[in-house]
This record gives sequence, C-alpha cells and structure tokens, in this order.
Amino acid sequence: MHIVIINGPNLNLLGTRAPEIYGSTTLQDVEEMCTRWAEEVGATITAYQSNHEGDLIDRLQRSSSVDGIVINPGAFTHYSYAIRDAIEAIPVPTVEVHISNIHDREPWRRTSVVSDVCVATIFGRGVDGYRDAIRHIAARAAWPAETIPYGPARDEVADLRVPPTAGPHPVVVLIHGGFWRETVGRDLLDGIAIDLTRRGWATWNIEYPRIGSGGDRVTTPAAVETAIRSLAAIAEDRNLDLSRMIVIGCGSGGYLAIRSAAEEHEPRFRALVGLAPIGDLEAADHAAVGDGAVAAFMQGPSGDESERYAAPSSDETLPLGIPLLVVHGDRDDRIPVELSRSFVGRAADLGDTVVYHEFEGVGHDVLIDPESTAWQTVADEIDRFRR
Ligand code: CA2
Repeated sequence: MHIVIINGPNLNLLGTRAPEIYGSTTLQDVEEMCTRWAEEVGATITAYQSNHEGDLIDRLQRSSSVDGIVINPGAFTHYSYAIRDAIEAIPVPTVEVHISNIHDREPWRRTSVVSDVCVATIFGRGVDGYRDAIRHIAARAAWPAETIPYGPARDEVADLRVPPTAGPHPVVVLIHGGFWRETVGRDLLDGIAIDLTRRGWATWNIEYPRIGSGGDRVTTPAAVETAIRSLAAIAEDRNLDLSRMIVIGCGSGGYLAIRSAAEEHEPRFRALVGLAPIGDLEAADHAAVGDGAVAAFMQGPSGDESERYAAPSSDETLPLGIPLLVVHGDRDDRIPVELSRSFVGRAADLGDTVVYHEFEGVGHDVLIDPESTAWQTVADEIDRFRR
C-alpha cells in the first residue's frame, strides 16, 4: 500500500513560528513520523509540500493510482475549488487533515471546500492527525466501509461494514467517545469495527454532532437515536438482523449508548457494552473528567447553569432491562475506574444483569485497540450475544 502525503502553503514553516497553534514539530519531523506510522500499517509514503496551487493540483493528478492521499491543503482549504476538483477527479480515498481546530478560530477558517470530496476530515489533533489519517486509509483498505447519511448535517453519517457471509447479520452499533468534542471522530473505532465484522457482525459506526458543531445533551442523544432507527430502512437490503442488535459505547459514547438503550425502540438491544463508559453524567461532572467537557455538554444549548442537571442521570435510565457488559482498566487516567464501579453497582442493585471486568494495569485507549488482550477478551464475550 502506498500513500501520498501532501502539504500546502506555509506548512514548510511548521515548528518555526506560531507554536501555540501548530506546535513545535517541523515539517521534516512530520514527514519522518508519517513514514513510521505508515510502516506500522504496512504502507509506504511519498511526502510532498508546495506553496503553489498549480503544483498541488499537478501532484494530485499524478497520484491517481496510489492507495490513499493525506492532504493538508493549508489556507487553500477554505477557497480553492481547483484543488477540490483535482481531489474529486482522482479515484483515490483522500483524507483532509488540519493540525489546528479550524472550527475554533477565525470564522473564515471554518469553511472547507474540499471536505465533501474527502472520505474523512481530521482536525484539531495536532500532528497526530496525520497518523490517524494514515490509519484510517489503511482501515478502509482492509475492510471498505459504506458511509451512509442518516440526517442532513455533516456529522449525521455512519459507516456500515457487513461480513461477506450470507447473513442475516447480527448488528453492533458503535458509539465512539472523546468527551463529545468535535475533534474526535468515529475513525477512533475503525479497528474494533473491523475486528467485529471479521467475527461475523455487521457494524454501524456512528458519527454524531458534538460540542461546537451543534451537539449537546439534547441534540446529540437525539441524533444517535435517529442513526439507530435509520437502520430499519436499510436492514432488508443489507440483510441485517435487527432482532440481534447490541450497542457498544466507549467513554462518553457510553453515556449515549445507555440513553439509547433506555429508549423504547423496537426491537430492543440484546445487550449493552460499555468500554470505560460514562454511566452517570453527574458523577462524571463531580469527578471533573474531560477538562470541563461534561459541564459544557450538560449545560445544553442555552448555556444556562440552572439547566446543568436537566440531562437524565443513571437513576433515571436504570434499570435497562437488558444484559450489561461493562469493562474498565484500573489505570484509566481519563475516566476513573471508580465511575464504572459505582455505575455497575447501581445497575445491579436496580435489578439489571451485569458482567463487570476490571483489567489490571490497563489504560483508556487499550480497550479500543483491536490487538490488545483486553479487547480480545471483550470481543469473545460480545460474540456470545450473537446467538
Ligand atoms: O490547521 C491546519 O493544519 C491548517 O490547515 C494550516 C494552514 C492554515 O492556513 C489552515 O487554516 C489550517 C497553514 C498554516 C501554516 O502556517 C504557519 C504559519 C506559521 C508557522 C507555521 C505554520
């Protein structure tokens, strides 16, 4: 697999100025890091930078037979229809990357004229965004996903992966975490989505509006619910068995999974799986997880402090009446393990059937690393819900 990395105007200055926005890594460092990240997924790269629009277009046109392109078009992002057309003209999955959070700066940076011809847009993750883009291209190559909109907004899409077997296929709904921040997306779960699809599950990896892009305690759970209900419209065509559907929520996505499991939709989920889930917003707020994200999410659209606790807490969503599988690493430095301990205790007290695993010496991200022992243990347990 060969991936071309293209950087546009002024990115040759990386690491020399504006470190508060772009960090202190130089372009040469980034390109070397890309070489290593590509090696990890069995790929090679060619890296290219230019300050000239026409050069970037020529380079895109010459890349029409590679396996993927990672492009940071620099300021051309915001107005170059010529670069947009060049990306559209080549049949290569292209991921748009921005080091900074372009949605949280000058208003003119919020517009990207290339986003809708790219398979993904990654922004605000610093230079790690290039790593995630390379991984995303590799994941799409390993197991292609069909990205299907479930609503009109940019974030109202989900990736469907279906096993090659005859079916009907049981379904896993995946809800990613990231403290509902718009810089974190569903690409985080590509690896476990592919592992589950290999195991015989159809996977529905949901994107949803997050804080800063129209998401809050009201709109985000509503969008997730729409995403889940929208499966009914494609179930027959894709041979999905919605009577064998489970939901997995990771971290803050765990809260969304719980809200959705508490909804009265038919058929109900067969089980809920929480990977270091936020089970209770109030408890998470008190534990100050996510550096203020919980408070921002809870306050909702009005920003009114008095509405802070208007989102249902676990006492209102429990018992769920379906089996719960909750796992948490005792070295989790993002969502403290105590939150899961009290959540599962509460669920069991209220009558839910709960299986709880605490993994010793395990941190937060390990749970969504498809190669980790922790994930393989979880996945084996999840497989039991298929029958
Ligand atoms: O955040 C990004 O990666 C950007 O694509 C970077 C572009 C900017 O025009 C986009 O709006 C967002 C290029 C900025 C590079 O400019 C520098 C200036 C001084 C020092 C280093 C880089």
